[in-house]
Amino acid sequence: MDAHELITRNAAEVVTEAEIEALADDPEGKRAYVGYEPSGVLHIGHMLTANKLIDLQEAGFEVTVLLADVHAYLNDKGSFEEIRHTAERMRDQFIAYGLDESNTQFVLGSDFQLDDDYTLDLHALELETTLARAERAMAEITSGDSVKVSQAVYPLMQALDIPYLGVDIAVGGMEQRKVHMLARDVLPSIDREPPTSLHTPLIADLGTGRGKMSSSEGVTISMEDSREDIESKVNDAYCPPTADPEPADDGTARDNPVLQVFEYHVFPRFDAVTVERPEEYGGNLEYDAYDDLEADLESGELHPADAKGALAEYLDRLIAPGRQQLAE
Ligand code: IYR
Repeated sequence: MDAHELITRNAAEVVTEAEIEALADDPEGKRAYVGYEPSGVLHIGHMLTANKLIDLQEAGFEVTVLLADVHAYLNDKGSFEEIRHTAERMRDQFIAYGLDESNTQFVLGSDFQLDDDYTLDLHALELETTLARAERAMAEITSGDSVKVSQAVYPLMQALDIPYLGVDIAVGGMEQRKVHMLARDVLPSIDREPPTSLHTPLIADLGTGRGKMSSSEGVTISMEDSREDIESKVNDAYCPPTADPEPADDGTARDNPVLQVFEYHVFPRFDAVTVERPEEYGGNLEYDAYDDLEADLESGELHPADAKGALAEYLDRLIAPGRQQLAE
């Protein structure tokens, strides 16, 4: 796979295509980053952007993981002490998950976000941004009933992180796109370049196929899950024999989360996938590309129950090193 394919595979959106092409032409020594609010334990949402960082490392990029302790604090995720402690654990879990340690720089937000220059630049961005715009940028990030001042500061700090970390590309889930668009608009006002960004798709809730999989609601997979937990969650997952299910009775759109997890989590990390089946049901199936698995599920050649069995097996392999790390 060439650099451009590695960078863009499985991305929902890149901003802009021309900027990504220029980076793909000469990726050596370029730097990409994702920021994470340290909270809870590493889950499948973190792993989706982590997979993209692994792709970028393979394409020649250097990677920064921002453990965004100040952002987590602004988003009401606990005391600063607790957040710091979680950040340390997350760092180890990211390495256990498969980020290349020799080429991943972990940075705590508070290491630079409390400096004088950063603070003054932040105030300059505050002068450039309406409250309504900041609030819109945060709509998909906070569940927020009432908007706090901290939530208006948050996206401006996220915008400012990009020049302060000296990165060439900001990576995040689709829920981060409005923050990155805000960054493109406001950073030029303090003589900084508008940043290039890449967004990963949102995966539907495993149990229902609706909305997005999240750590706070519905069914998700985390590094704390035992093999039995994974088997039971995957076994109960919504998996009609199609990649494009009908909307639910109340009109809510649905996806096939089992297929999505194969596409965005399993195939990027394994060269081939084996679905084990007893001889009497046709024997094992081998896939080296996601599309073939999807086609077999749709044609009926692959039964949802067998697809689920294989999914649980591969998710367990992905999670096992992090689970072990948590136990130590
Ligand atoms: N908004 C992210 C956390 C975050 C991301 C980046 I990129 C930053 O520079 C700072 C914070 C989240 O929702 O987890």
